[in-house]
Amino acid sequence: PPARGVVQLQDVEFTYPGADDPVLSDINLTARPGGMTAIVGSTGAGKTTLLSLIPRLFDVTGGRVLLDGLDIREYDPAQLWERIGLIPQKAFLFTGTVASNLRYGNPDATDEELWRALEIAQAKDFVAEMPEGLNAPVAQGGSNVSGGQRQRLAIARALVKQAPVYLFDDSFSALDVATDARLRRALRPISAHATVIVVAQRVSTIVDADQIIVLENGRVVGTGTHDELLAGCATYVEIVQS
Ligand code: DCP
Ligand code: MG
Repeated sequence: PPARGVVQLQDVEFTYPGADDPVLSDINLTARPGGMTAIVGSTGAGKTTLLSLIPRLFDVTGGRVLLDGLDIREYDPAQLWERIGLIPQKAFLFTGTVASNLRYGNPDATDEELWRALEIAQAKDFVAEMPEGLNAPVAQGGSNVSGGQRQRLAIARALVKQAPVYLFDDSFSALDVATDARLRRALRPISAHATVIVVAQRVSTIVDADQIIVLENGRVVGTGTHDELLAGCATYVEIVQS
């Protein structure tokens, strides 16, 4: 059956290798195509850890993660990775060119597809301004582009995969407010058919989410829309007011 992108976490618990205590416990959530799920919580709450379980960067130590109804441990790892576009909290680039960085994950992508991804990621203009364009060199670690540019190239790279699931780990807070807003608008056609999970800090990023999951000390302390959580989740109120 074709990939749809329904992500489910069922009674998930996770303890880092060698650690004594779980950093995530009793996590239950379902994220569906055509909607955006936002994950909020203070630093150390477990947001990055939660996202890392979906492409199996780590395996759950309790409960299970399902993609389209199937335990992710049943997938061939490469097949799972193909279906998930992860934009890490700390974006990284390889030594090479803009194009080689973008094609990581989808070697067959055409130049046109690369430009389209760059356009959505708000990275088209600065790449077009480089004399070599798509063939512009990327120095070690992306040291010749700014942090915000690196972030947007990492977003474009994930979009080139055309995955049914996208995981954005705090990808927007490093961007200025205007770029952030343009980027999120450009992502709408994608979130219309894909499953999008974003870890976010700015209220503007999360107010429109179809569901918001509030994490505190590795546990879900609230699930709902912005208005529902404002009315019923003290932790959420604290987060959005800080
Ligand atoms: N942790 C750990 N080993 C790692 C990564 C994290 O022991 N390799 C711990 C640190 C925190 C907890 O796990 O106590 C959760 O860490 P996360 O990075 O998942 O937390 P967040 O992503 O929510 O924090 P931030 O907002 O700072 O990114
Ligand atoms: Mg994090």
